[in-house]
Amino acid sequence: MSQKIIDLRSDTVTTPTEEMRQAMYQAEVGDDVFGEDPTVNRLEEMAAAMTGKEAALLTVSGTMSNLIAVLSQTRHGDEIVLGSEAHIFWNEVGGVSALGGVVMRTVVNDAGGRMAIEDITAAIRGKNLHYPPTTLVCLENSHNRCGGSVLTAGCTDEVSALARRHGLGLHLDGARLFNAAVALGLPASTLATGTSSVSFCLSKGLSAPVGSLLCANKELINHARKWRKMLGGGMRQAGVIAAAGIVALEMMIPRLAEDHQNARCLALGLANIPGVVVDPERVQTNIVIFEPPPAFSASDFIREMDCAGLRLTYPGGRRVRAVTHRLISTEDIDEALRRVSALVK
Ligand code: TLP
Repeated sequence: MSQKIIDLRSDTVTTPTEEMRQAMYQAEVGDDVFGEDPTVNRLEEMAAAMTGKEAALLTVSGTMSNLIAVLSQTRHGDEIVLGSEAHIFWNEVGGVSALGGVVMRTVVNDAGGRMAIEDITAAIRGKNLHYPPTTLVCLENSHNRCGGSVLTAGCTDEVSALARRHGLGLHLDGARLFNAAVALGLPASTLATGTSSVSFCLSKGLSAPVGSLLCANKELINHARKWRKMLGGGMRQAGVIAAAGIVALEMMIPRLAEDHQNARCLALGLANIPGVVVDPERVQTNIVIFEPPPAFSASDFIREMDCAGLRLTYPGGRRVRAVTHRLISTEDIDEALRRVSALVK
């Protein structure tokens, strides 16, 4: 009998729910490049309201939202300040540099995904003929490579006050903003206060098939719309996609707490397996980063687990990443732990 594959590679593997498929089938659509898709317009209004911004723009991915956010708030040759573990820095193909001519200046992220205020301050360039101008700071919440850790509203406020003092924009990569909001018991808008732009994804824990929203003031979103068009991201009857996104925002947010609970159980179970290094107390949302026992390199461990029907990813070094999501049950977590124990023995 073939065993069930337990896929913990990412919450991006979630498939649309029955309600989303129905909504997509029935979606009222129009040409969104003319601003005439009522379903897209509704999704963008919802996204803006939920993040406390004036307007929003539907894009195809988190990568595109982040790229457009940076392009809309910088000029060719500017410098942006972001965390050493930022997704924009590691996982977005260097798009802001390749396409925007923007230099990325990194500041150390601590284990909680934070950057020290003194470090950000030191990274902001003074006015000098030789320097590229610093124009934007970027934060990430929840923080992917820092184990899904969450930034408190206070933490973001401090950075936003600093950015304001220096006349800089502040972009929040909130690909998993609603995971952070659920973990902290706060509205997403509170976590986006003081930012000049915020992006979030529909296609991760919220289970929609595709899409991300960039939210900001009207002027910035008008500018962003132009960048999206230039990047080839102007979509036509995109209401088919937006319909699933509306269901995601209406129905899928509270259940993220289950994913967080499962991630915590996974981390607690892993901590009991000899040689595995993990701190369950640091698991705040749906991401667990751990080290396999010393006998395995991270890539060997992932390969062996893959053969045992447990899928994981490799963020680098000795680290292994597991992400919980809607298609993973408590029983799957127990079974995943049994499979890890069996390999380690
Ligand atoms: N992250 C993916 C991979 O790229 C690593 C994942 O599986 O976690 N910001 C953050 C914080 C992200 O984690 C991601 C996706 C993105 C942006 C980009 O979103 P997409 O994949 O929609 O371009």
